[in-house]
Amino acid sequence: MRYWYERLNTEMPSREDVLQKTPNTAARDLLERLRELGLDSFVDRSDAQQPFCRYGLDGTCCRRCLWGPCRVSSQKKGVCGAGPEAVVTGNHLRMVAAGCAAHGQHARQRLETILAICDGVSEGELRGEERARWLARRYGLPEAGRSLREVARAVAALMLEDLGRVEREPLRAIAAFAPASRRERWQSLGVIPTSAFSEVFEALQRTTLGTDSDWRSLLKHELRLSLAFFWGCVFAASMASEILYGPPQRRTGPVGFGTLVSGAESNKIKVAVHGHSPILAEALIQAIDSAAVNEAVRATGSAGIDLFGICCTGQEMLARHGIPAVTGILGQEMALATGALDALVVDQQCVIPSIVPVAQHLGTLIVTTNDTNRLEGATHMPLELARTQEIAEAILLAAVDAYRRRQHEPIGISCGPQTAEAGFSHESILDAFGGRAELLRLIRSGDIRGIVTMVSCNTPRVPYELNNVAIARNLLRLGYLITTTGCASYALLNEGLAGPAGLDAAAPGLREACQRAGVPPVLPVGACVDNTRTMLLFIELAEEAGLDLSELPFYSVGAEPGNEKALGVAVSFLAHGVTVLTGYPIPIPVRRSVHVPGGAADDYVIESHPLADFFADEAREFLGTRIYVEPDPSYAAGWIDADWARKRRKLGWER
Ligand code: BF8
Repeated sequence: MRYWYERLNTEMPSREDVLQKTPNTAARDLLERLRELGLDSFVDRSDAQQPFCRYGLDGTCCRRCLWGPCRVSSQKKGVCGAGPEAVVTGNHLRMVAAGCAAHGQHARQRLETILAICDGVSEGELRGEERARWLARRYGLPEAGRSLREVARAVAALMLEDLGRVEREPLRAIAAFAPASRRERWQSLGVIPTSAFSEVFEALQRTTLGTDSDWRSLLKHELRLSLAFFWGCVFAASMASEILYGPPQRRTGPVGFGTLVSGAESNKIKVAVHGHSPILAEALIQAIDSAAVNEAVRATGSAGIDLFGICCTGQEMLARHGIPAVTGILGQEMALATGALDALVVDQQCVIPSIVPVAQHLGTLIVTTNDTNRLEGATHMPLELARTQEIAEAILLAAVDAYRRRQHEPIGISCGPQTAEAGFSHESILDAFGGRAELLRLIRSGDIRGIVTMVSCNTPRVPYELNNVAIARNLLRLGYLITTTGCASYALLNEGLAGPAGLDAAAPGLREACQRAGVPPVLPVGACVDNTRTMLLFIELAEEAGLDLSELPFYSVGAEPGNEKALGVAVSFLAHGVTVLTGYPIPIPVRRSVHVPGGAADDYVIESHPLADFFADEAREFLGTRIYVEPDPSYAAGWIDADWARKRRKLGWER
């Protein structure tokens, strides 16, 4: 059964579609396994929700006051008189605000950890001296002759201020790091933000009953918010993790569901860490070596503890330690369904409640560690800055205990682990290609057609991992170098594209350039907050070219957006002049073909919408670029390549 949504020019897959079309054969086995166990999974719940409400899909359902809820259209306004443009934009703005708060939470936790270490409240050492000093210099903070702790403290305090400032002063990271051509544009548009906290506060205020109902004004605030999202939250979180743990180092590591069931010693205790906090993951990595944990492990007769990573935490652990990265957000139930895990330890965000019944059925312990991310039915062991190591040890002891109580019958699945090269930073990418002038030369010559970052989530609205894989393969065939983060990267890594299979799939010019550089054509740069690394790469190359980002072949593809954070990513790349392609409406109405009543069979007109027009056309005027919405993965790369062909002609870069 297919679910066709004409209004979105797309269809949503049923369970059968997912099973037939997913490129991830292990996922197919595991979805069947969940059914055999009598447990439902995201495909079953998605089927049960069909058909999804078209007002919700369009963003035209308003629940922001108690007069409604109102389902608005051009013929039917809300009770307060709001039309569809104001409702859609207000809803969208609130979603970006939530995404901003979510990434802001990552930044806050990491920055507070730096302060706690600098002040001696938390044990541990800072491993990112070079990064801390580089940041200090860029912020104009004194660093020469100061200790690492003094420098890191000053940088972290400044970034915390950018996160939470209430005085109406500009966000400091923008002045220190954003390209001058963009800063001027944002200044003239009046969208330089104050701080993430202030702009989220303002977004909520503007969208209550009887406030801002001018959709252009709301969009303007969304741009302001997206800059706070990126520089106040995403950038701060990524940089803070580098101050804490150092920049990632290039390494090869195992990925996919196969890491849980094959290759690993069966008599080891298996613990997965899931969410977004490298703080929890790093503490657990250290705690494995503690005397208490070792003694408890020995008493069970097992050979030790193996750690695994899920979602953004998994990408961080892969990049910094080569620890197996299992799956993204949609795979968490399936990871449990392998039956291999003794414990799943979660921190915050993208942890879905459906994992609890699966874990309970299979005897896997679920531990929550953050008060903002509780799960009913889980064991709660909150992480405290002053007792991080002690709590990490207690968590592992609980995992050992779970191992002792469980039956260990991991199921066989039809594919083993894949390997991926990971741990790239913007510096290591530039180094590999011989510096920014040489990478730019490769782009200008057309050997590398352009750089696309494939970001964000998985969604049940496409067959599992299919769209990310299909788009990536098409882009590689056209010669685009790909960076990737978050859950999108799992699809690409599982397919082997961050390794030799990526080279096989690449156009000859790209393949040769990557072989000379010694890198795969798909470069994992970490977690979602590490979109920072791609943005810094784009900024460096634009500086080298003496051009604005919007003039160059830089693209951001969110093929399978799911989380509100993904909306913020799309809008913030757009604000920087990076052309965005979203594989699924986000949710704004899209342009669609409609049959002319009474017309011939092929008599269609394009029905548009002011917001669809804004993101597709008007944004060019303000931001120099646009958002493409293309749910069909076979067309996505073509849009990107046509866009670059236009820009390229304008630059006179045709060969
Ligand atoms: O921040 S890609 S589902 S895990 S939101 Fe979440 Fe989306 Fe995955 Fe990481 Ni990002």
